[in-house]
Amino acid sequence: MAIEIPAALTQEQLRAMLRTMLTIRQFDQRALELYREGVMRGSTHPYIGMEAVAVGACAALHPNDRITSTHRGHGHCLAKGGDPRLMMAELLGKATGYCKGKGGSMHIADLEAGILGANGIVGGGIGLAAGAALAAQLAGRDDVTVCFFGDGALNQGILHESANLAAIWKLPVVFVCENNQYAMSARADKFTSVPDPTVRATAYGFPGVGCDGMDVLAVYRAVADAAARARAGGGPSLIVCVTYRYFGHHVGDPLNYRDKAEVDAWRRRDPIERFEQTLIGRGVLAAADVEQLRGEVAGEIESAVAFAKASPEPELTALMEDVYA
Ligand SMILES: Cc1ncc(C[n+]2csc(CCOP(=O)(O)OP(=O)(O)O)c2C)c(N)n1
Repeated sequence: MAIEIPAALTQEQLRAMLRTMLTIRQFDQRALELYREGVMRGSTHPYIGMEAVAVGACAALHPNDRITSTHRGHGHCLAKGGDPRLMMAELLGKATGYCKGKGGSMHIADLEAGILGANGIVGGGIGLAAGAALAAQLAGRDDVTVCFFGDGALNQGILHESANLAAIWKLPVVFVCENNQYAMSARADKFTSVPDPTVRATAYGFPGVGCDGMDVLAVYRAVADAAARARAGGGPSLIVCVTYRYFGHHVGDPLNYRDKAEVDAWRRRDPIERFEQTLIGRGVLAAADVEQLRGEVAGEIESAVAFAKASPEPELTALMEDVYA
């Protein structure tokens, strides 16, 4: 069956979506290398394999819309317009990074781009998203907030509280659950009471839909519908994107809890390869255009790494600046 490309997406937007997916993959591949080289401290949680979720969702948003993110946040940040140079500098703890080198991978925010922050607390972005949506509603603005969270946050109390308030107040928020099958080493189907978490939305009185999280256009469609509904005053929605992380929970995960056959099966549905094939098959891009994009992105990532490496360390005198507690 031919894959339908949504009419609202121009060729330029489709090209940009593929470019961002490639950027996320290459950024996180490079971050893993830098960690293993000992250049990067702290930890990093690779988004590799899940690129369709962040890119499909953010492609459906307006520049003034906001997102909240998770500990696995590089993909969300890049998809919403974060600067790879400032992100890489933050990962390396440099003074030019988004948090002046004090936050690292899990605390990147860019308020001007509508990125309200990665978050080391599982479910920590959920209340912030409901609050941002309430602020927009009270101010009479029409922006929406997309709240990314993992399957591991499905059973956090803050989700219940925020979903209920969002429903009562018809807040313009879209809850996007990234079900990548595992929370650390625990399988989502072992710790969630229902096989399909979308049914939980019914209890709050708002729509819940499932979505192929390895298909960027499917995610785009689901989030575009939910965002339009939220913008028109229709209130929140829940979208559960079924996806997979190719690598371990974090860079040091021994990955002794899942089979190679399982990983290989998901990799055969690779979201970037599928999107490339769709765009080539539909005549949007030629194979040579895709190669050119890969090269462009590789250059951009290397320049981000060079910028980060050449940037100064924070001054000791800045130790207590921007520290709130
Ligand atoms: C409130 C809280 N509990 C536990 C942890 C430890 N922890 C960090 S990540 C994680 C698993 C998160 O899984 P999921 O939400 O599915 O996201 P994924 O890592 O799969 O992207 C846990 C339990 C934490 N950071 N915060």
